[in-house]
Amino acid sequence: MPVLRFPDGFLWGTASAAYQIEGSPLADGAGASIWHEFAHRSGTIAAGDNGDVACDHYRRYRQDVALMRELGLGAYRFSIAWPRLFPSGSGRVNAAGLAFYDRLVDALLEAGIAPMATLYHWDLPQALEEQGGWTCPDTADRFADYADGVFAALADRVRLWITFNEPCMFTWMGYAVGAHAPGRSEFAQALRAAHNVLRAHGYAVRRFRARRHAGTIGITLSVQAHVPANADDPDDVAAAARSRAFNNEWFVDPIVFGTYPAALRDQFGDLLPDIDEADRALFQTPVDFLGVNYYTRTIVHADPSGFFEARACRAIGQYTAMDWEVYPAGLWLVLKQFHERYGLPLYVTENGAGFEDETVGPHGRVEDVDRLRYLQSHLEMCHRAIADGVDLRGYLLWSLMDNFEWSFGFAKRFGIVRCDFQTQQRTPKLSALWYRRVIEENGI
Ligand code: GCO
Repeated sequence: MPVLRFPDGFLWGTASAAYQIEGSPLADGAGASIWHEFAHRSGTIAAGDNGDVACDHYRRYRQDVALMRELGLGAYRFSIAWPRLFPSGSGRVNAAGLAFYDRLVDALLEAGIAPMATLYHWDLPQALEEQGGWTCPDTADRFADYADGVFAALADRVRLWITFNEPCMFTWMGYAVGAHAPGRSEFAQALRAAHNVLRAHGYAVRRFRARRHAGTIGITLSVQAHVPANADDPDDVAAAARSRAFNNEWFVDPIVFGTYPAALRDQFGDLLPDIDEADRALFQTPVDFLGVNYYTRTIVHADPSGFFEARACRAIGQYTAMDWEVYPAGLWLVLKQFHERYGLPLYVTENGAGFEDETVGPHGRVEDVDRLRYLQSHLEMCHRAIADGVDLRGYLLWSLMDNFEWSFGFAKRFGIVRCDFQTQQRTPKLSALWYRRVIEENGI
């Protein structure tokens, strides 16, 4: 019997994303995405990896759904690749591309698994990028048309919708830093891109509401716990708050309050687009929940020369293969912060750990004890947050299987199921067997 039981109906699942697992990026009439283009540029991805095959999920999805069923998943969070449905970003729906998701949804439902669909997990049609991408206001309108097309085809069976995955990550890394697709380093343009993403989010939610679809819709944020290096130093405390505003609150404040966090206006000045009355109403189109992707914390020092007058520093602790500190209490902290600041139902839409997975047991199974301990300790914090009154409705573990970890390629493994990228063999790790038990018992 579990000591820490979760509420009846708590949703247990795993999360993934189209470009990271599907492969076959141009199959059946699909258009290129910015990640297909970016990954095929020399020097962008470790070891020259790309998503041409990945986990071959586009062809092996039935096998993967059967695996999910064996693990007893209650939900499966996946993303829909816009360029499969609209190869050039708009126009007529590519029926063959849509058919894949239609079949996937039916297979999930037949297996008793609730689909949770993310409309955008970073794979913008390359054709739209060539017209300006997210820095072009029209892209928000194209997104709304894409979302409408998806709702029309799948909203009769999909009841959980996420408009965007981690808008801060893909706008900042893609348009300011350049380390993600489309690989642009145009600071001010990143702020414009973010503004257009917020408009796109509002348009999609309005289309969803207008069609009176059953189900719920929200947005997923990359969220870190920002902890002052010295909690007794008001400068460190203020620096942590500024870092939190940029990383966690940039996109949610406009959706909930209709304003950007003050720290962004202070940092970016007039480069930050104004939110006029029309935008404010659009951004604030009500959502039903927020998705929280949590992996680690950031310890923050005040530093006048740093970005947002802050500097991150390291702690003594355990680090994953991504060099991210294992800090479970941070999940409890951010769930509490989001609950108290926004007052919306929450899902943990990603949580997990990349480890080297070197230990293989006598039966050939990866004995990923580090990952199991990571997951267990973070679930303990989810349970504590619920006990503290947080309306946490589910946990989607990142990830079902090892997959394409963006600029790291296939070198970083997050799966509870090992994927052999040469043979495409799936082998449940120790953590998968453990997670199956957690789901069976609805607790740890
Ligand atoms: C992200 C993405 C996932 C990553 C995962 C591990 O948060 O960056 O949503 O696609 O693969 O978070 O880094």
